[in-house]
Amino acid sequence: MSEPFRIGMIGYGFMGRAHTNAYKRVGDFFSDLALRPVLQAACGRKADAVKAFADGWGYASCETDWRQLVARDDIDAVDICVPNNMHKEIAIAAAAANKMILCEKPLAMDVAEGEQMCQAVESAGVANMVWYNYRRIPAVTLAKALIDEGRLGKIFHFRTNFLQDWTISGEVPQGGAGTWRLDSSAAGSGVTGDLLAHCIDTALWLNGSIADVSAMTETFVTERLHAETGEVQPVGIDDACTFMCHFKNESLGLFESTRYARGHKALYTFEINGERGSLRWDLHDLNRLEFFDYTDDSLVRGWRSIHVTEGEMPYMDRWWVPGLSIGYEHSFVHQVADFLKGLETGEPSQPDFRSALETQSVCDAVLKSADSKAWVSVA
Ligand code: SOE
Repeated sequence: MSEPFRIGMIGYGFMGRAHTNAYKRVGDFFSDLALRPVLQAACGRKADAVKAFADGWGYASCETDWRQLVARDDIDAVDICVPNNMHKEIAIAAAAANKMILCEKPLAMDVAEGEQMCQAVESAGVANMVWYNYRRIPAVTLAKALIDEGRLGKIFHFRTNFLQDWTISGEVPQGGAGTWRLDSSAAGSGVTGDLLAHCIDTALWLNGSIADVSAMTETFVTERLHAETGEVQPVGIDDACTFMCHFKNESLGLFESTRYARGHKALYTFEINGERGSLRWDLHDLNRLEFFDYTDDSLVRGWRSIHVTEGEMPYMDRWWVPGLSIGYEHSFVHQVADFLKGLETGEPSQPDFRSALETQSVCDAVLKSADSKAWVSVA
């Protein structure tokens, strides 16, 4: 019989729904876990909207002030799903209240804030995690296993993109629900913290630490109406960012992200080239991992497309039968399952705050490099 794991969800936008779906599903598909999430309370500033979310998704109660939620005795873990500029204050208060914390990415606005968050959870001794969900797509997890087995040999190149096109129009406002990602005071940065952070997290996991970066950013629309102030204001975010880097294992990295790639909605891809083989993956076809194995017999050597649905593949024994695909939302279910398993085993699931701070350090170095037009070492 599993024990309840009582969730206090702060925020109810796109990510609030993605995480809530994971809490609802995980106990059914990972029924061996000792803990089972209970949707205890949802929190948001607008009473009507948060009530509608709570009723619709099955939360037992509502709060309109996150401080009240954090102070409640009947909450075990706080999930932070609000804009980035609120992560630090909530996380520090939640840690002081002895709550476990699951925080949406990126960890913070910058490294200085992230470091304070790390210190808060570490001195309180509370379990913590950052939602870099793409690690838990089975094809990406399989890529990690193949690399760790040495199947690529020495790695030479890591190439990755995250391309979107939803902010090309100057009519899209900044600030407010849905468009806070365009407001630098709420988001900290643009595509660097929002999209490249995913690419960086995956790259650090698959290929190790980054030593230094050389970046360029561009802001194509320089003024936008602010949805909260009602005024046209300068845009402070990066609309596009490209950087190259040296990994500490001596391989070279090439990262590109933009919200101005007309035709692309969420084209997240990576390709890794090693001495013995290469791997590539594409979010639009997320169940497939492409693998080129140079050790194959030369008569049949070539790119193979692995449909990652067999039961022995990562996480897939939990779902359907071989050949049947899973989707984006399953990556969040896997992340909750790993977090709960980590609580059972005492082996914290990753990325925790400290690990996600490394991604933040790369983001800060990228922005500094773009600003100074110089190579910057990652702190
Ligand atoms: C932005 O459009 C966004 O929703 C990011 O915030 C998510 O982290 C990414 O996974 C998809 O795109």
